[in-house]
Amino acid sequence: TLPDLVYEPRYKSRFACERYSPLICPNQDLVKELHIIKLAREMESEERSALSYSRAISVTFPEKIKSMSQISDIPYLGDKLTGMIQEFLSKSTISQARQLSSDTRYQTLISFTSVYGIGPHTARHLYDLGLRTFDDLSRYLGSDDNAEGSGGSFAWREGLRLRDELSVKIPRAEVEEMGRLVDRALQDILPGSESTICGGYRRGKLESNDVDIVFTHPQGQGNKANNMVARLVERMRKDGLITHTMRESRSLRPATNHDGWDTLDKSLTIFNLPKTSPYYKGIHRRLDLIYAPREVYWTAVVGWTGSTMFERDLRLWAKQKGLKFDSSGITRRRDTKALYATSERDVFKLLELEWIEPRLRNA
Ligand code: TTP
Ligand code: MN
Ligand code: MN
Ligand code: MN
Repeated sequence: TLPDLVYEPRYKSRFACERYSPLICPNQDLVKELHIIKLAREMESEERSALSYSRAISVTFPEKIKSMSQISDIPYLGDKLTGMIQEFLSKSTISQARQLSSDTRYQTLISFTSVYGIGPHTARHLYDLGLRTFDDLSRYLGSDDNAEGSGGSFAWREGLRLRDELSVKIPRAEVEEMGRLVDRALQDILPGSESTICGGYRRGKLESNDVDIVFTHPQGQGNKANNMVARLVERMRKDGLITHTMRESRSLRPATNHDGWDTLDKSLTIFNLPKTSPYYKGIHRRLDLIYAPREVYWTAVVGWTGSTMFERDLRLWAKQKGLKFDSSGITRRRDTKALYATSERDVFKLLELEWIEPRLRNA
């Protein structure tokens, strides 16, 4: 059953950050079909098309759809999507989704991108070389003629080696254990630090693909922000908790939005529980560590809680209010004045947005 909030008229809002989005919606089967088509568009880097499917999927219609008239005023339903939903209502499947799921190219690109470090672009390149299986990828990496060389392929060499482990989902109790171990390391090197487990875990997902932890330190303001992530990672490496650093980004000054998300210091790592932990299963996990200066901590927590669609629309919403939002801060566009939030609710208030619980941000 859905929370009463979902039935609120705002479920028709064009902004995901105004809608209540629980984890499970009444039209899960329809969403599954559309999701396949969305993934196919992502695999081909057809971003605009992928986005229109993502948007349609992200709307939680509060009951099972039985006729088209029910959804006539739902945003983001163009001719193509309307046709597909019509088809779904009569056949319980969408032919394009059925075709795709048995398509070799689709299946191969999906499996290649399941390797940490391989995105759609690389996946297509590998497919075009004639590679089809993980064994093909391993052989290709081992051969001398791979164009990636040791540099380019390093990002996914380990991803491939650890693929089976990294594809095992992380239950909540283990996420919490990882959170405790990160916080312990943090308190050791930076006493008084604060950390929050964000991402899907915070939105109530029972199993996560990775763990996203945002942390701050009372003295970490402005330029003093430097090196916090590196120090934490170094400490956890020494303790045997972190085995790999897959990608690091230092916030540069002047700040540049290099990964398109935010300018925060972060390290995307691979984590390993100690054998002494009651949750130890010998499985490597992905762990994202993000440092936020004290004054933008709550913005970072909102920014890293997601979902991706919720975040996308937060940025659009802010723009429409004359503000700029990302995980690294809120600024007023007209004079670039920074606005600091003192709590998570305060972030919503500054954005002139009604409060939405993390568990209802699964747009
Ligand atoms: P993810 O960890 O990719 O996704 P998730 O936690 O929602 O689900 P799962 O891990 O179980 O697959 O991203 C978490 C949030 O962080 C996402 O909603 C958007 C944000 N984010 C950034 O701000 N910057 C980034 O570089 C990435 C990858 C995500
Ligand atoms: Mn996550
Ligand atoms: Mn993810
Ligand atoms: Mn993550």
